[in-house]
Amino acid sequence: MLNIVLFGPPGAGKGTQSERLIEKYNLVHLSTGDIFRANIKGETELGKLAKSYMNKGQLVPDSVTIDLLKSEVMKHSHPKGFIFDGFPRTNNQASALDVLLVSMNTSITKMISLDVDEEELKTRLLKRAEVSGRADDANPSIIENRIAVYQKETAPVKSFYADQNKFFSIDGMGSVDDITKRLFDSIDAN
Ligand code: B4P
Repeated sequence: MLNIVLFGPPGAGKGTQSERLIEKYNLVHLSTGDIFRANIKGETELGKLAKSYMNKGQLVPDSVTIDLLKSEVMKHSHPKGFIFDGFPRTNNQASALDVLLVSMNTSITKMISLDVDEEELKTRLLKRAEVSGRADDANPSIIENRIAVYQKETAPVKSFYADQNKFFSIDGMGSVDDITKRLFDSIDAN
């Protein structure tokens, strides 16, 4: 199986690039952010809980997020692999994902991080707010908080994968097509 963690700060292009990767490599796309947003739209209990964190730019608690991810993975019986988009966001999540994949006789192939300047992140998210209706994109102070949470809680996950020699980073600045090409090159280089 080809199992890729697509990593990066909010607005780095994880969701955008995941769409390209699933098409080329025929993978299952698992975005925890998308799953939470679908639950918010459906007004489920999980959605209500997730909304209370997401709208402040905070992470949804590990206990909830890990169980959700596990149940989503188990829905697929013989996948060619997965793109994990927005998960793991903490070292606890990364450990839980490793344990889950071992139980399926597989593992993470690579974690690829998209490097993007902070100013560019803010520009992209505020632009998306014009069309997305996402409360977490519309407010500059919430965006600042999301970036701060990323630096404090999520960026350390890079070391988790570096310790397993699975960490790679690419330049996430430039056109969507150019970044896609860099990602394909990184995945295809073995
Ligand atoms: P996510 O849905 O993962 O949101 P995100 O980090 O903003 O990334 P996203 O994939 O949506 O955006 P992208 O970079 O593709 O998470 C939202 C929230 O859910 C989190 O803050 C948290 O509260 C919660 N959550 C999710 N997963 C969690 C977890 N594992 N644990 C705990 N909590 C969790 O793109 C951004 C914009 O940039 C788009 O509009 C795109 O069009 C644009 N763009 C992309 N590439 C571009 C380029 N090259 N040039 C110009 N614009 C570009």
